Order: sequence, then structure tokens, then C-alpha cells
Amino acid sequence: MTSKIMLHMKCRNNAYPKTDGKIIRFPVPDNKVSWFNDYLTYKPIFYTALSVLNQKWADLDLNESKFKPVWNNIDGNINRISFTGNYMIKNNFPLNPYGRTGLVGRGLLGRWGPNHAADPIVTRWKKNHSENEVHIDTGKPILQFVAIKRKDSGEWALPGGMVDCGEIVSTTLKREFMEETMNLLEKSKSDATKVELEVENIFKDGIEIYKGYVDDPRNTDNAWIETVATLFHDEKGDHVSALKLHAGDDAVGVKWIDLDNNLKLYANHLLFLQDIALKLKCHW
Ligand code: RP5
Repeated sequence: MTSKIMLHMKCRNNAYPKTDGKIIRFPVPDNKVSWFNDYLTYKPIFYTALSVLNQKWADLDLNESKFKPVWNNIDGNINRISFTGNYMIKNNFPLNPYGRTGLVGRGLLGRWGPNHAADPIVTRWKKNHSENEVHIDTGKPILQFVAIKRKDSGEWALPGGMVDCGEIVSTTLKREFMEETMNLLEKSKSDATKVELEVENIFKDGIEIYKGYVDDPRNTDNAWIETVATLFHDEKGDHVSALKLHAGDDAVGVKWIDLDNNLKLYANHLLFLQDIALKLKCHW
């Protein structure tokens, strides 16, 4: 359960998501990522998507006189604290704790500074008839986890989502799992209640696996995603076998994926899974 030091990769040296290649990040080589290394020619463009402006779930622009954020603190019912420690503020702009991204503004993110998310990792053992299946190369049992195919990037990802204002993380974990992997928002009230009961059982005992920065393609110099990733492992597989997976909300696909270190997943989600492989001594 650590916030790991890494060089962010997915949020630099590429076009900004959902802009049809029109918003290009200023190049940031590895040795210029840190704010402590001078980069005198650094002139990133400013971009905040129109879809973010004037939304209830988003901040106002920093030049609005009535907007007085309390950085590095709980600000009313908004959590502006970073898991990485106190972030720097420059000219009233919060600075990404992992360094330059080649873009200033908020991009597609609602909050200046940390945007808090939660990622549920629901796992079971892969079975061959009733036995745990072992991997041919490592001889270790194969773990499977529930993944969604994201509508925005088409990549496979953990079924996480943003923590709503004032919401506790355990509620976000359940809500996002039900919305994205069980299409809860489209279900009748009685079907939704059944799903909620099944999910309640699975989400009884979680183990916090990762807490920290997400190398999300939407991050900017002034807005970034942080998450709490929690493991819900069903050792016997009875509870999770009852789940009827059906993609919903922001997902266009959902499935059980065999854990393997060669997987290509959204953001740095594979990093969260690495710790689980160590913990459960499974194939990686
Ligand atoms: C990732 O984006 C987080 O780890 C989480 O999975 C997700 C939250 O954003 P939305 O899916 O709500 O867009 O950075």
C-alpha cells in the first residue's frame, strides 16, 4: 500500500485525449520531467476542455475572484490533499507532484490539483474443472481479475471511477463496480437491489493495495488523478461466479482477464496488480 515513485509516461509527449490530435503536449524529455530541473524553453499551451467548464462536479477557473481553493487541505467537502504529500503552488497554480506533462490547465479533469478516484480489483483463481489452473511457464496458479474496456480510449482497465464530492472511498468502489461491470444504471429497481446484495458480499473485506498517483493520459501540470486501489479476492470463487458481467456507463466491454506481466492496461493499472501477484503468489 504505497505511493510509488515512477516517471510518468502516459501523460506526456503525446496528443491530449479527446481533442482529435488538436491539442499537442509540449515535449518533455525524461530529464526535464522534474520541476527541480530547469527547462527554460518550456512553453506548454493552456487547455481546459469546454465539457468541464461550469459543471457542478468541477472547480471554477482560477481567475474567478469568488474561487478561493484551500490547497493541500480538505476544502469544504472537496479533498484537495494529495497522497504524495504537499504539492507546490506556483502563481496560484498547483503543480503536478510527478513533474511536467507538457500541458497547463485542467484538460478533461474537474479539479485543480488532485482528482481523487477509486479502483476495485475483484479477483478469483482460474479453474480447470474444479482445480486451480497453473501457468505452463511458471507453474504458479493463474489469477483472474475483472476488467472493463474504456469507452474513451478503448483500453482495458480496472473498473474505477472518480470519488464524488463528500463520498467515502468504499462507496465509490462499489458504485463504480456496479455501474461499469453490471450496468446498474440501466437495471430495474428490483434487479438493482439483487445486484447490490451480491456486490455487498464480495466487497465485505478489501485490502488496500495502492494509494497514490495515477499515470493517467488526462493529467496536466496543474490537475492529476490519484487513486486508492483495493483488492477483493474471492478465494473459493463462489461469490464472484454469481456475478453477471455486463458493460455499462463508461465501459464498452467487461471480462475476466488472466493476470500476466505482459498485459497492456490503461494508465499504470498494471503496477497496482504487480503487488497482488506478490501477495497471492500467483503467476505474473
Ligand atoms: C484512472 O481513471 C483511475 O485509476 C480510475 O480507474 C479512472 C477514473 O476516471 P473515470 O473512469 O471516472 O474517467 O485514472
